[in-house]
Amino acid sequence: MNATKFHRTLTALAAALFLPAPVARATWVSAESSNINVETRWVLAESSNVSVETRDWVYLTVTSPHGITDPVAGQHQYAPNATVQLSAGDPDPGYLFSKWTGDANGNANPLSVLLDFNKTINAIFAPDGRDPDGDGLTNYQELVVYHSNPDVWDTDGDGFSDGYEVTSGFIPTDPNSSPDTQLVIYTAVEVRFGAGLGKSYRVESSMDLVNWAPVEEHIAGTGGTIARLYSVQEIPKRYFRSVRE
Ligand SMILES: [Ca+2]
Ligand SMILES: [Ca+2]
Repeated sequence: MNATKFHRTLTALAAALFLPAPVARATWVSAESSNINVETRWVLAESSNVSVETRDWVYLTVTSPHGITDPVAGQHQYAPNATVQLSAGDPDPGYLFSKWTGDANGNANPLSVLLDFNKTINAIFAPDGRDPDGDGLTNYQELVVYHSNPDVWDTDGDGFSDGYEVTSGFIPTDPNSSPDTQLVIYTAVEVRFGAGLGKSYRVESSMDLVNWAPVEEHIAGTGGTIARLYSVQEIPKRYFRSVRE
């Protein structure tokens, strides 16, 4: 015999013997009314004596993916129209508290929240863009991406800044990974021209033999040959000429 059938049997037996009906078990019923969750608790003590207890709640849901808040991230239950002080605390390394979004805005900290309806508020901790050691990497890049020291210009002590190592393809936390191991050879052009003593010259270059731009100016003549080397990495094909100023 299951519990329900047993209860019915007891009730029928009690009625037959003119005894009070057995006490039923308490039952919880939840419902939702508009935007406020209503939780109603029904307690059946006796068949002739029913009491009802009703409670209303509002919920504050907090998200905070890169820092700590108080109350902490999650869902919290309050009485309707309660005012809650929501504060942003310690950020994760490399982040800074920025603002509130969702059912709040601005960056007041702490933030006073009136819970006149269920609210979701997001604490936005943004990447810390400061660079206190001046090495060209932000605190976020140092702490989260490259794991270098945000307060030390040259974390691995190899004589190159953390930022220079990153931009040149080396590891800023490994002294064995250093830009001074890098040697690159490029070709250049050598320009030679006769330059009279006491005269001044400039060297110009052109892509089309029509438009000329100065490459070097105020070259003092020596009464002999002047020789100059010019890189051709950025403009590999161009013409050169020397001009007396
Ligand atoms: Ca830095
Ligand atoms: Ca270094």
